[in-house]
Amino acid sequence: MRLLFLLLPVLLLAGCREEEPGSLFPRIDRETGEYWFFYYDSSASVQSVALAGSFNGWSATATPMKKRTDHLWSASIKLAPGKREQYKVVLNGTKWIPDPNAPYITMDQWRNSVIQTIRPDEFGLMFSSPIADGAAIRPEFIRLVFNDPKSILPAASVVVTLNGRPVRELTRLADGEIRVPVHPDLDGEIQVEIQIGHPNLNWYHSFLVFVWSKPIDLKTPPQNDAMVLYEIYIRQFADSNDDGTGDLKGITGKLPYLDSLGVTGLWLMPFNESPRDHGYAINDYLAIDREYGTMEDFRQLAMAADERGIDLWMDFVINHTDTTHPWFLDIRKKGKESRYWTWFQMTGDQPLSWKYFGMDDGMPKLNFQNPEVQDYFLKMAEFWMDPDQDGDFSDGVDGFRCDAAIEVPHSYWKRFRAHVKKIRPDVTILGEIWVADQLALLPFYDQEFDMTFDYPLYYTLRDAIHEQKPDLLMRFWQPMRQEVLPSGAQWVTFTSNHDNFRSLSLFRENRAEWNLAQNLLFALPGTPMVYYGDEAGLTGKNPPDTNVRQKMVFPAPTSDFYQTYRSLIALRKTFPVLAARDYKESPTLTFSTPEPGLLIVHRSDGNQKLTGYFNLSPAGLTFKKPYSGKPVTWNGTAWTVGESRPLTDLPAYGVSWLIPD
Ligand SMILES: [Ca+2]
Ligand SMILES: [Ca+2]
Ligand SMILES: [Ca+2]
Ligand SMILES: [Ca+2]
Repeated sequence: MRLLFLLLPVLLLAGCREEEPGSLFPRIDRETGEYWFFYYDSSASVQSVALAGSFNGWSATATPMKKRTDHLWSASIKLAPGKREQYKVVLNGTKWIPDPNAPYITMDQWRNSVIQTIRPDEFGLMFSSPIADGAAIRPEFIRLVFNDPKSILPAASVVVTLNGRPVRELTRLADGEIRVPVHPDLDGEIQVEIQIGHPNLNWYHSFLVFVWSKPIDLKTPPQNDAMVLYEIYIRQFADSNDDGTGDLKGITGKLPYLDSLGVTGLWLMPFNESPRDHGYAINDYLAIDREYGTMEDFRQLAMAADERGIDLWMDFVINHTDTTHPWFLDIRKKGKESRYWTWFQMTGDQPLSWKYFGMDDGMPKLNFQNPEVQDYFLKMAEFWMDPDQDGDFSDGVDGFRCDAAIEVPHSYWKRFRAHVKKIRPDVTILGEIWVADQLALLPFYDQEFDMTFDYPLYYTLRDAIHEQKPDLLMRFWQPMRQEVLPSGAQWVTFTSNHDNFRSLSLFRENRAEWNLAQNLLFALPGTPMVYYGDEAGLTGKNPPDTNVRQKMVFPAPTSDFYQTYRSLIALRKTFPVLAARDYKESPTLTFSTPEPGLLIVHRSDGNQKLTGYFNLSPAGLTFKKPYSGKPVTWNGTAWTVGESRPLTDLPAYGVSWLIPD
């Protein structure tokens, strides 16, 4: 038995295809009680692999994985039974990724891999696919693999229900594996329940998976495709009355500046009453923070923006409040007797305890199982779409940027969408879904959000440039992006925001590298976003330090950071093909990487063609074979098209745009 187990990685590898890691889920060695972890990666750049998790204090070095073959790593570690351990795989000491074969994944922004440990002699579920809380497209079956040391399964009764319906025709394989067919009519969130009966064992387990069998028919506001979004931290942006705090009137005064930059959408960080600087803990959802101005200031800003064709999106922070919210103060006073007791996720009354957001107990989580809470925020959304309730939306918000959307139940977002779209069909619903893998975005497009922030692209773009690997971007898009998201889906692309490095710092304060990243971002489908101050070349790392959320410095129109954004925004207006939707049914985007370091992005929609040439390497490139086309160049105010000529080289991190011959 032991010998066989040691051979396991070798046997597994024999079954591995290049693209398919096989069954490398963590499993227990019944002889030693140690857990074995495996990681498969065919990329040559992976020099070292380690496990970091709750079992080793999240150390990236404590549990190195041993290279067993060219592409397969493994590690064994003793874990106490009966615990839920979270972990990640660390590549080359710096890149943290979820274990693609973990049995569970957390639904928070960390997307940690999870393993529920058992004793080696105990019956339990080792692995399921799709993984619990994960998402999958058109799976034929759900795989369940059990640890079955006493061979209970062959003689046991097994009942599996999907959304409460028992499934017939379970396939029982050797080695404790059961396959549950997924009927094509099953769609969306599925509750999997497993009941195992045997004279020596009564075992029950349930989990959620998200599966998509049918295409999602998602209708989204068309104006978002050509939009360029701009994120504003109101406190730091523009101060109209010189009291030291940025305000709404300040933004109104800067609309001409934003207009000449070319942006057509504004995401305002929270403006509701809050005792916190950042505003992400609200104590009055129907008021403007007094530091930022008045309701009239808000309406004036909305109407002035509307006249310029600039959409206004509000930060919709409904997952949690601040502990100074009157609802929570009422609980502090009356305890369980408070009518708001069930509005929050209270966990005890002596002493008072509650579930909260992140690591901040000053941000108590609201209870969206409570219909009163649900209704309150439908009303609140109604209010901000049209503050004077006269049926004219020009004085209200055009969209909601939904904070921590991953923590609010899917069922609520579906109800929210149905409600606000009935009132205003072209209102935009944007979700902050902070995940690294794009499959995890899919559940949020099932009649919930029009758009999500493209964190998966953010990470991929960064890695492609840092590691000089154009193929990372190519694989990200084809077939993955085109396959995963429904054809109506929209997304916001970005290289910075108030929670991450400033863009220039992300690209190592190297102007050429930063310029390359912005050009690439604007070459791809999606709604690009500029974080206030990035157009002034501001730097900053490690939010929430003030250096990422510092005072705005308005740049001279001639500054090269400003010119980069102004020209790229103008490029998307001159070449609408760059903003075209790209899906499997109607592809507008093709990539190629004919030589190391070079990425060619070709956009074409039947009306227009534009090709971008990007040098992802820190050295100049002279092409083996020149590319021919009409050069498209920025003269400081407009894009001009020159006579056809060959493109023979690019400087370090250089970019060229051509209309191909
Ligand atoms: Ca002020
Ligand atoms: Ca305040
Ligand atoms: Ca508007
Ligand atoms: Ca109105």
